[in-house]
Amino acid sequence: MKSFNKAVKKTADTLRKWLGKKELVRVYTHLDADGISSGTIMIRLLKSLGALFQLTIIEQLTDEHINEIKKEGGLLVLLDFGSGQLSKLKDIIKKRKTLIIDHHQPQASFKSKNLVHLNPCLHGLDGGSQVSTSGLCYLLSKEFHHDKFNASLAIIGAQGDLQEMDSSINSSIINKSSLEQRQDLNIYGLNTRPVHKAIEYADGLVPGVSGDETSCVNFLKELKIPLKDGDDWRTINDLTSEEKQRLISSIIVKRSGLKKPEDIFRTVYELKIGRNRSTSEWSAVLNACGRMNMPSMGVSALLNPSYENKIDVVLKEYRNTIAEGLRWLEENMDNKELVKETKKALFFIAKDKVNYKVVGTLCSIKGPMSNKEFIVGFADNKDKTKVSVRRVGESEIKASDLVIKAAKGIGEGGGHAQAAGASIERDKEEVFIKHFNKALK
Ligand SMILES: [Mn+2]
Repeated sequence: MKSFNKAVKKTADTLRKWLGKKELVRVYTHLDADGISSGTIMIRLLKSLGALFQLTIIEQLTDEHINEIKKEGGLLVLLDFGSGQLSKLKDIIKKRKTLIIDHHQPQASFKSKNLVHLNPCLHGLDGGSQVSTSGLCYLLSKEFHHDKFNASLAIIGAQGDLQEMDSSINSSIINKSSLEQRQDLNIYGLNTRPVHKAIEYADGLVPGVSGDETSCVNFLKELKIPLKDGDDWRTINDLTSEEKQRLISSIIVKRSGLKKPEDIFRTVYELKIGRNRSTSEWSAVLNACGRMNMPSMGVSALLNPSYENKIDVVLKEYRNTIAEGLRWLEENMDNKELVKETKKALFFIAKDKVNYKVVGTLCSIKGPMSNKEFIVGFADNKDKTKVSVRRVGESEIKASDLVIKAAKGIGEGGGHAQAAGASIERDKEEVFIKHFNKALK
């Protein structure tokens, strides 16, 4: 922890020195919720310091991006990626001052006076659970001045990466934020999943109902809660407060045989920008903006309360994309060509049938019910295949290690212990699966 704190200070000192040169700051960040929160904190910091900057939000730091970056000048800042591409960045770092802030497992070690590399993994901390890139950006910004809003943004990013909120770093950031605490239903996807799906996947929440789609639909019918609003699926947070109260009471009634029937709530942290949303809802907003190709709208939504209407449209589109993907997966669970199982893993090969941007989300939704250690999804992404991996059961093996091994020779990948991803050549799913199973043995 001591060496980590020192590294944060050193990063701030170097940045201060570098900014003195009045160069353009080229910031690249990842298009997930953590990346968008990180980018927003960074531009707020740079703005407050009077620096000239430009922000670009991208899905992955690919070789093509690295080649483009090679042609640019100015101070380079990479957020939420870079640690995994360190060796490929060598040539750039030789010529350009580079700041990498990332919490993914570094894949090389490389030192240069032009490089500041802030990554908790380099200090014995677990980047997957203890601090996200947006948390790192906040800690860096705090070296310049304290800003409660930046701390709140950091928690939105941490939530998006499914970090442990009670890790010592994250909980200290919550304490410095402007977030308000409140109790809400302990169900995942309050703002993103169709209401019957959210209840279906909330394992054990409603005895005799959760785990079975038809029972969930009937349960909601009995409560006179419509599943759709026009063509759009409703989420739990779309319910009127009266409907939600009805839902909560009847969940508690259904749980009356259990030890703690009322044990269905969790603490959520709320932030009001336009509307009041919990940090996980805000992270869903950012994810939706990123996944639906409008990442800069995510930044705007954090900085400008008047973006509410636009957010609603994007959220709906995202929700429908997830619902379509789930439908495909459920319809094909018995198709041995498309869904393959081993003792430890489940693989689904969606090709162009599922939007590749929600493959990871589908893994996260389906994984916990699969009784496997890992779930792996494939979908076409232009001339490549996108792979998402989630560790969903007990396993000592890191998802990121498996992905790196399985993608060798056909693509590249990386990530965290729980969640990882890769981009591989088209139609090489079977090769990936073969390598994956071998590495898992
Ligand atoms: Mn991240």
